[in-house]
Amino acid sequence: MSMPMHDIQLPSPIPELQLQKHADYLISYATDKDEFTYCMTEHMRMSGMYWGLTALDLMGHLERTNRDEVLQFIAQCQSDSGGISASLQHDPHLLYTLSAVQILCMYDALDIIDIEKVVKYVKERQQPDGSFTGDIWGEVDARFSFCAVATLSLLGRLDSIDVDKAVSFVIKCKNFDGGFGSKPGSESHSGLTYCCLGVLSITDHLHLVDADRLGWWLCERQLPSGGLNGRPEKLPDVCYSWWVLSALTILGRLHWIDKKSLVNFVLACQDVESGGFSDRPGDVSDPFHTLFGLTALSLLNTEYPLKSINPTYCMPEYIIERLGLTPARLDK
Ligand code: GRG
Repeated sequence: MSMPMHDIQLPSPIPELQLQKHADYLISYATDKDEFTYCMTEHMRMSGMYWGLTALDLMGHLERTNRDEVLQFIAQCQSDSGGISASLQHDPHLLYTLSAVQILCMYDALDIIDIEKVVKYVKERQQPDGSFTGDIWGEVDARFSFCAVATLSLLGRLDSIDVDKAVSFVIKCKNFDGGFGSKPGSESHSGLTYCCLGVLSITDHLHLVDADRLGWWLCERQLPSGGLNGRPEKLPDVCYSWWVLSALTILGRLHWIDKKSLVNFVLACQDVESGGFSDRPGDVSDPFHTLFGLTALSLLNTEYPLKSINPTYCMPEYIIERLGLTPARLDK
């Protein structure tokens, strides 16, 4: 197959997986607090911590992290409104509220925040049409529907919102091609497709999806390089190995992807000297792409020593089992 304009050439040879280097990279990212990139990412610190800690847990290195420091930070980020912010003195948002709750589930420490107040904050974000705003300022996006539904289900409090209306909004974001966008009428995007399928998986409404049509659109995200893009005519990026593969796994259609060429693409995105994964080969690595490179390898059930990841919550499977949650998936 010839290479389209929006694809890339992989380096040769493809490197081996460097697990020890990735773990060391993430540990030093969290410890070197004077580093430029650490300072520049303060506005998304809570999610950054969730990406790094989840990646470390998948590799079996969670015990190297400073649990007490993380828990104290999260407790300090909960505001009077109940929502949790990315960092100290920042405004709360559903994105960071979910990341914080995910970390607390991982550390088995939900009791360090005021759960009733979190539930109230999330409930207050639901709009009359079932959608959710990310914070008090009013932006609506299907990502926030996922954050709300995932947060409440992890807390065992899904009954505090109108689930039927939440589902009906998400279904309005579905397009003719089978994919989902951020709002009704917005272009299909695989990141948003993950979010919307996540809502349907948690609330057990996957029957509302045309799995073959959506599965086909998701498979069309694979390029000759083996990498996946987020929508037509765009470059491949390691993070879509998560957004697309998790969606295909929920649909029971993971085997529709060319696994071997995707593994090669993911391995080619490693920084074999300093550790971590980047969006594409040769770029600078970061915790976001490091998590999604590893989750892709975990979902693909490679021979690598990685824990299983849950495709709906993007959390290690053993934690979802410990919480007694059973998000729905379609059969093959
Ligand atoms: C628990 C994993 C997890 C997530 C929480 C926030 C969220 C829920 C999901 C985000 C889903 C999403 C929208 C992912 C896409 C991220 C991304 C790389 C966006 C870039 O968009 P463009 O348009 O990129 O700049 P393309 O690749 O289309 O050029």
